[in-house]
Amino acid sequence: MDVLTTQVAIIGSGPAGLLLGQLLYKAGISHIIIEQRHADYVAARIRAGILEQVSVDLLKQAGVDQHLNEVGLAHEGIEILTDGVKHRIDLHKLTYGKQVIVYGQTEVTKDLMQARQQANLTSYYEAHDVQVHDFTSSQTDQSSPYVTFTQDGQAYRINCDFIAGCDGYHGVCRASVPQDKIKTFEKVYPFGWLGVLADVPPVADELIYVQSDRGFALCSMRSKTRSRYYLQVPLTDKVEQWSDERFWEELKNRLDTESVKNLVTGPSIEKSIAPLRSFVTEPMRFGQLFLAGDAAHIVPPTGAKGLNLAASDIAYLSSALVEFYTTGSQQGIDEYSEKCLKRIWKAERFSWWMTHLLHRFESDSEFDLKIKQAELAYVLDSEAGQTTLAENYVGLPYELKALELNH
Ligand code: RFL
Ligand code: PHB
Repeated sequence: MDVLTTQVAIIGSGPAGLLLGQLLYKAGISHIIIEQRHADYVAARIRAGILEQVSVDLLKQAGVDQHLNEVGLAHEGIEILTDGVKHRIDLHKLTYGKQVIVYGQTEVTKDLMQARQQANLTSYYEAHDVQVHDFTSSQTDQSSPYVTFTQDGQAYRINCDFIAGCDGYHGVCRASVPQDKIKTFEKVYPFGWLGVLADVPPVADELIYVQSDRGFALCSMRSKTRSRYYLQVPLTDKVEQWSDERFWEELKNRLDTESVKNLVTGPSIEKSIAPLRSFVTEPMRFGQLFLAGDAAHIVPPTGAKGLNLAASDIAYLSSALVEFYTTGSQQGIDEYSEKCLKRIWKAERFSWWMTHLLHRFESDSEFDLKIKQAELAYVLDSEAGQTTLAENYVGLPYELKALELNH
């Protein structure tokens, strides 16, 4: 067995793990990333598209914002389409100058992986049978945490001070916490999102969130030449049932006349169905093990919060670890879970609310539908209602000195 030693072992090479690695590297803290998939698979995964300004600031702090600055698209508003009429939410005006940036998660991942390669940092991809051990031992104990795995038939053991569980919803870290030490909160939605990526210009300059009798739809983008569209579909649907023709036809059925006229269709380059879920783990720290990102919480994508929450966890975690290694103070570590969860629950509430407001639930009674319509009308007709949506959409502030400076 190969035995290595590092300060922080990071499980998972998604945006959370990669961003943490980069921030630790910048602070001179040693770490190793252990990922179960192939690097090419990780780099190609199509997911989120919208970054809050605070997430962009964190990428800047990590020194990986060059490509983002070149090609990221700043959006100062979104459209909400209901009853065939579009209503613009002026994010910029309602939040006193804030905006969101359209920049694909795939690009964030690639930028971080490239920076990692340039800095010659250690990652183990295609690691099998990853296990985390002894993370609840106190720092005065003889034993300390370690991670074991195999790669290409070779067994490894990594001794460390801390383990960062950045291994997503299906990861091993949360599953390794004793049942009586962890509480989870969950809501599963009775539908999914069918997503299509296509090299066609976006239907409009801004995102359009669509509430229609036929269900929710979303017109998003990755660039001025690449579009990302979503349709609410029953969970029982299979991707194979959705030819490109059927997808575009159904999207048109949910859009207004002007958008149908402007819609450019083309062959899909990716098509997948994602189930929708709300999920939170409490706490997020277990001795020397921290959970971050999707390993600790999931939101339905309606509010575009998943990747941004992963980034805010990493902001708190990296700052706590830097504080610990530079001053010896445990304060950030001790407050990690509580601080993260405060922001997470607010984002959970917002994502749940957006999902309820804009989707069709089979269980909706006629009364429910009328109430939803009235709620949406209230939000769109009132500046207070629009402001509530806007300030949550652009991202709530962090309770962290370094990131409070500009926002
Ligand atoms: P990830 O990206 O799931 O990465 C976890 C990594 O851990 C690896 N792993 C393991 N490694 C070693 N050992 C094990 N036992 C392991 N088990 C798992 C996995 O292979 C993987 O590489 O989690 P992370 O880093 O926390 O990042 C979270 C984000 O990926 C996620 O929240 C977002 O994609 C959610 N999301 C969106 N978020 C936004 O902020 N804005 C959006 O617009 C947005 N749109 C979306 C989304 C997610 C979607 N889907 C597919 C769920 C749209 C969609 C359709
Ligand atoms: C995306 O572009 O993938 C996207 C945008 C906004 C959302 C969810 C997903 O709310």
